[in-house]
Amino acid sequence: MNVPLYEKIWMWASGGIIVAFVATVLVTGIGGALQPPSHVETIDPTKVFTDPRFAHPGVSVDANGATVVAFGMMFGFTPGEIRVPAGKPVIFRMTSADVTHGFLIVGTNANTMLVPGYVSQFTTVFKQPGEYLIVCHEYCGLGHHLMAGKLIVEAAKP
Ligand SMILES: [Cu+2]
Repeated sequence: MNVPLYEKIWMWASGGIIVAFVATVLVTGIGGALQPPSHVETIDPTKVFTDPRFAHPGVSVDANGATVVAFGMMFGFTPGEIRVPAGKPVIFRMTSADVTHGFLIVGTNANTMLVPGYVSQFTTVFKQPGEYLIVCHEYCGLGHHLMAGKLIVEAAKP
């Protein structure tokens, strides 16, 4: 079979693009530990404040790491300042009390959507102590650009 040169080039280029896309998914998923949120857990968004899972937002720290319970709401995160230990697994459990918000800790792989009606959960480790900016990256209304928080990663105490 005689395949013209240009057709060969396009076939190889198409194959190369497919390989690049699959490699991107594998590198970010396995290498960068970026995964879509698991745990399909539902919640009534009108009852976030009284639901026992979110009635006391905050951070609880134990020997194994920390658990952050937080929610997003126009136009802020509760709690607005989160303190976690460095180098230990931190479990984030979050939801939204109104519309869809985003939760991104800039410079880390912590990134999820806060969808009303659902609980988003993920675990990550912050290796570098310091202050990180938390932003909402899903347009949620007129005050969207003001929706920010702070994460403080504290070095392990000697
Ligand atoms: Cu928002």
